Amino acid sequence: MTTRSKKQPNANLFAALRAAFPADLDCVAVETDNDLFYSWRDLDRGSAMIANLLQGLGLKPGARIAVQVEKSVEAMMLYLATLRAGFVFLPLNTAYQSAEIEYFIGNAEPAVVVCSSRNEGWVRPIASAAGTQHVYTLDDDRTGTLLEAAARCSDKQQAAAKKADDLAAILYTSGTTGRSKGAMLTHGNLLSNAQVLKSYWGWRKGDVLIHALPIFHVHGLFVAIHGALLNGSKMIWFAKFDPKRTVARLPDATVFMGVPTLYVRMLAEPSLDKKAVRNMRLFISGSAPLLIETFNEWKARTGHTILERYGMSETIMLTSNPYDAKQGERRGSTVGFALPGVQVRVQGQDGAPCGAGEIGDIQVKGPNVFAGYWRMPEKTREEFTADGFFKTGDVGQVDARGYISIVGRSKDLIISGGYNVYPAEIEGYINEMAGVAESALVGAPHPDFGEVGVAVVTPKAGARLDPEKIVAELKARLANFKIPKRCFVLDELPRNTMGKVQKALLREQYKGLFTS
Ligand code: MLC
Ligand code: AMP
Repeated sequence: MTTRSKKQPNANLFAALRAAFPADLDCVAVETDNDLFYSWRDLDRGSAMIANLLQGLGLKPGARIAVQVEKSVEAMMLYLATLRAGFVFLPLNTAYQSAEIEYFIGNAEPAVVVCSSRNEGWVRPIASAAGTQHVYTLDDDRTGTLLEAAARCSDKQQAAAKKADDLAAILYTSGTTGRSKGAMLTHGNLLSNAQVLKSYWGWRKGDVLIHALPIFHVHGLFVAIHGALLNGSKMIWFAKFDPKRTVARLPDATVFMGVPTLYVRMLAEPSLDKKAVRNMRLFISGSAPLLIETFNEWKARTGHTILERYGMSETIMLTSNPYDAKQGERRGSTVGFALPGVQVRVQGQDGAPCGAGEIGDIQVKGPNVFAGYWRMPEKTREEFTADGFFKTGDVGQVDARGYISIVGRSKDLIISGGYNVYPAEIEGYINEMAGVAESALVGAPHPDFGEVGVAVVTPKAGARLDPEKIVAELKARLANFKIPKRCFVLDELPRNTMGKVQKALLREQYKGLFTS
């Protein structure tokens, strides 16, 4: 007897997103802040043409497409095209400078690099050195060699057949020690998370999303774009966040997603009132802690309770406050419950589960959890427990009602305006400077960015250090959000009896620098 093998459905994320496009492909899918209107047909055709271009290059399966371009709808189409063609998308923050890009490209060895024409002069040699065969440009005014080449390709394309555990994207996330690690996310990770959020956040017909975040990290690229596309929802698209213009568009929208800084800046707009948000259904915050003051002020001004959720590059979204009041209220200073299908636990030092209110390490298991770090099997093994939970590096607690809150981090990390800054990386650069003995970077509370870096540096014997010069040197080499907002030169760093730098003391010393 023979059995006929059942045809597996295509697990390509793009196929699921495409299936959710509305029947009328000519209605508006994206409206930009500079008055461009893209239909669903435009998204379909544009991504098909770029996918055909990529597929025509004869790349190996699993080829990486590294992209460092300004935010534009075409950049989003390039992401969709990469999924569609079955390759692996590698987004890079536009603030990264050459040393940072050199590391990512050298480590990921992408077959294709797409950069802005402004940066081509320094990106191309870096890409060539890493063996990249194809470099294209893409600018935010719909020009560049990528679109020129894609214009010659067919606008029809069948999404490449993918299995759920095939790679879809690599997101670099910095490490406390050593260099950044590439978190490998599969089609299955991304789709399962998008589907869970679609139902948990009650996405419904007629929803319109304001998209004001960058599209090179989890929040703007996955949570926001997948959310809107999987619901066939229009996006009002801001290339750069502008609080006044965003508030002005709130009456045309129903859903907004932002990092806490976006909420702080909108609250500073006198035009933000109950009338402005009359059609809004949901405000979502994440990527960094939302201060309870912001949560309360937003409620008082708009009548809306912000829904705070928690995620990371390795796990996409893992917890969320409830949308539906039947499941509970949205509680400020908490990140809610584990999402359906996701297991989240808090473990004590001894590996035993913490009781209600006890503080421990947050660990997660589920279809959302990544496939490991790119070419770092050792590191991957270290970050998982024996029973398969991923160690988030966040420290938290679960209260008696099951709400999870993040109370700290076991990883030495500063989150500034929603971007991660790893002190070890910045200290490494400072320590290499002439005359520097050692340095420490600590986070200080900041009214706009939530937290910012403050550098404390000690000189070698006989050397004189100028804090302004140190900051200027860093600016020339590192992404702008990593630059310490202040730098102090001290004779020595405080140490404990083991000789370890006491960062807690420095944090205490500088905590009022920007807020008092
Ligand atoms: C800009 N600067 C920052 C900064 N952004 N400094 C610290 N932290 C930041 N985040 C610098 C600028 O270079 C400038 O320096 C000065 O601060 C003032 O800049 P600005 O004009 O006020 O900044 P702006 O361009 O408006 O950007 C601020 C911002 C942006 C908040 C809009 O940072 C942003 O879009 N953040 C969102 C990050 C995000 O999407 N995170 C999601 C990660 S995903 P100078 O010296 O030039 O004056 C993730 C997982 C999850 O974490 O759970 O979602
Ligand atoms: P990233 O590595 O950029 O994906 O950043 C993920 C980190 O952002 C998490 O490990 C948390 O430390 C932090 N984070 C995300 N969402 C929240 C939140 N709602 N509250 C506090 N921290 C958050």
